Amino acid sequence: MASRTSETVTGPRSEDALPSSTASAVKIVIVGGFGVGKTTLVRSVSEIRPLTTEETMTQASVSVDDLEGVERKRMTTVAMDFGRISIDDEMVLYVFGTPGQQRFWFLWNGLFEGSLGAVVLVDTRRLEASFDVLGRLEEAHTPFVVAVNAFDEAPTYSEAELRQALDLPDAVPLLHCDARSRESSKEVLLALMRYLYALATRTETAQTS
Ligand SMILES: Nc1nc2c(ncn2[C@@H]2O[C@H](COP(=O)(O)OP(=O)(O)O)[C@@H](O)[C@H]2O)c(=O)[nH]1
Ligand SMILES: [Mg+2]
Repeated sequence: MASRTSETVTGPRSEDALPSSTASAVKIVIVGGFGVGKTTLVRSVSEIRPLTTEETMTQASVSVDDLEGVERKRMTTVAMDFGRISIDDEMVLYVFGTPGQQRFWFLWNGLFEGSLGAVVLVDTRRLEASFDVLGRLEEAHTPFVVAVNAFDEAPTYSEAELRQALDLPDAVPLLHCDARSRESSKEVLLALMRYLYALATRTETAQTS
């Protein structure tokens, strides 16, 4: 039987309040295959207590969620992770982690609404787990960066090999990270922000020239 282990959500804490200097809020989404480190990344970067809805995997879901290569994972996020990080005094990022398994795709539409871009987390032991997610983002014209999460026994590939396997154009940033590290996870979010900024400035230049 499934056992719920979600945190009990109590009222807001004073340290969770937004600083009064905050002028803009940006929403981004963390996506990727099952067990790729989305919950870990949101937990690492969030300055508020992240909200995570996880459930112990049932036997039924074991047959649905492909466990190959992630045998130790026993929790699966059933809805999403939510966290917040301040980029500077004025800008705050809202980070949503959302499952990549196809059976959760109904969540995508609502969650992607209003989001500026996405981080696709990748595990080199199961590159194919990212294919569907990448395809969906491309179809939706959602800008994204790809971050290869560092797992111990994961094979290492050159950037060219990864780009070829994932069919990634040169323009899409590809970086490596350790989702357990706050600094590393923050770098990933900043890479997305820089990329979005570059895209926005390019569009502006194209419109004014
Ligand atoms: N070695 C290593 N393990 C990680 C890393 N990121 C996540 N994990 C572990 O991988 C498992 C799955 O991570 P989780 O964040 O739950 O994946 P999710 O399904 O994408 O949310 C957990 O046991 C994490 O502790 C990483 O960068 N390196
Ligand atoms: Mg998760």
